[in-house]
Amino acid sequence: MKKVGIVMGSDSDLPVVSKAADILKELQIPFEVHVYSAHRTPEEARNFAANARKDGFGVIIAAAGMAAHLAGALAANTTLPVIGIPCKSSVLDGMDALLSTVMMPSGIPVATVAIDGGKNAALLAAEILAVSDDELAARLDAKRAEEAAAVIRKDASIMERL
Ligand code: RP5
Repeated sequence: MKKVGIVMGSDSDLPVVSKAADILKELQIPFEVHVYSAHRTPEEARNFAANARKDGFGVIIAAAGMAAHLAGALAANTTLPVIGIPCKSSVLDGMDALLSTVMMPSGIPVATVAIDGGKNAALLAAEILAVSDDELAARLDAKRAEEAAAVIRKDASIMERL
């Protein structure tokens, strides 16, 4: 199976990235995690993206806050799908990172999830890999069914709490 590459702009983004890593582990998807910054270590970020396809990656997740150019900078150097997670790490509560990540110019796409949306980033990466992996697709279906069952259990018990 292709790997997921998770890149974060700073180790201070780890709480958000951990949510993505947990989901990938649960779905038995191999992944690597790196700290590469579009601004502080632009060469390392560029090299990772430029070599990602030959290094066995199928999808890249990029988590960054503030003027969050990481996802776009990685996407500029690969045609692998790049999923951006805008992180809430400044006085602007993630709106800065959201706009910096989502408002990509035509021709260089970044699939942007919600602010601090680590879980959905991992699920989207899994869905991309599952296009050509029926066993992974079955694990995703099972996870979706489990989560629906949990909501149904909450519906059944909500009146008892009021
Ligand atoms: C961004 O700046 C990082 O992705 C992080 O969200 C934010 C703050 O980084 P640190 O100053 O905590 O390293 O580049």
